[in-house]
Amino acid sequence: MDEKSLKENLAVIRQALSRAHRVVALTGAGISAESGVPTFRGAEGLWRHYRATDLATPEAFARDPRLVWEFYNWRRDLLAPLRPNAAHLALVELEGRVPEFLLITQNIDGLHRAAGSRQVLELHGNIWQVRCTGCGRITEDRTLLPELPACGACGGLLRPHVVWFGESLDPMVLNRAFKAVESCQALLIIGTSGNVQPAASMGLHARRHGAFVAEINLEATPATGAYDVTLLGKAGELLPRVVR
Ligand code: BV8
Ligand code: ZN
Repeated sequence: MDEKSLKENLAVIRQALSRAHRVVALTGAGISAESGVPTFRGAEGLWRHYRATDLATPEAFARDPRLVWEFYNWRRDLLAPLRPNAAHLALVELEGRVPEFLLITQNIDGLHRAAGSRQVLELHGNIWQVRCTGCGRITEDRTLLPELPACGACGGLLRPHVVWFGESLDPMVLNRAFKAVESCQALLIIGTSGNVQPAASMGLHARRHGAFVAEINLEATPATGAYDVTLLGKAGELLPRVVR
């Protein structure tokens, strides 16, 4: 995209944001890429010879909980020192500027809250939380976990408190997310390949309800062209220019 059309597109997005009473941002792995977090579909989305979609399933955990915990402990270990980047911070700034703001994220890395975002809805859970498969107790635990972590209360096997493929999202969270995208005037979709449902349907849903929808992504996605504006480039570079 040449600088002239980029400037024009930035102005269109800024204008839509300035007019909006309710703004929603929907983020995916791409917003954390510049913090060093591997994305899913990118080449770096591999662990040993597995893809996340092979291991982030209840079947994989039932078959080999040790392997799935090794995968999540590897990700927790990799995430621990990483920090939010300029894109996360730009959304904190936007939250402070608009009358009503909700950040819906598909990411489980916790970087939006670490950056200072307050109204955050984690569609797929949080890698720093664990849930007991026995008594259901949910705790935040940032320590180095053993291979098969056990619940402090009942001794049951703990699992990451995340939504795996084939598992339903928390209906309360889903409800709040769809209500927000239905009633917002502007939706920013940042750093997601738009492959995973139900998050991938939110952009068109917002558009059908009359919202202005802008996408910021390194590459085009299946819904590109259905939105008002698509900016191709790095979120860490473009988002601060949108919010400035
Ligand atoms: C559900 C937590 C009802 C875990 C995640 C067949 C069988 C079974 C299910 C299905 C099926 N077909 C469809 C489904 C539904 C399934 C699904 O959508 N599958 C996909 C793979 C086809 N969805 C579900 O199962 C959901 N539940 O539907 O419940 C149900 C119940 C039973 C049966 C059926 C349906 C649950 C989905 C949640 C899964 N959990 N995460 C964990 O992380 O370990 S999803 C996980 O992957 C992430 O959370 C994220 O959501 C997704 C990855 O997507 P992205 O974030 O978009 O990341 P990606 O790498 O793909 O893209 C990054 C983009 O950023 C790229 O475009 C890149 O170009 C760009 N980028 C890179 N760098 C930058 C950048 N952009 C800007 N700047 C940069 N610097
Ligand atoms: Zn327990």
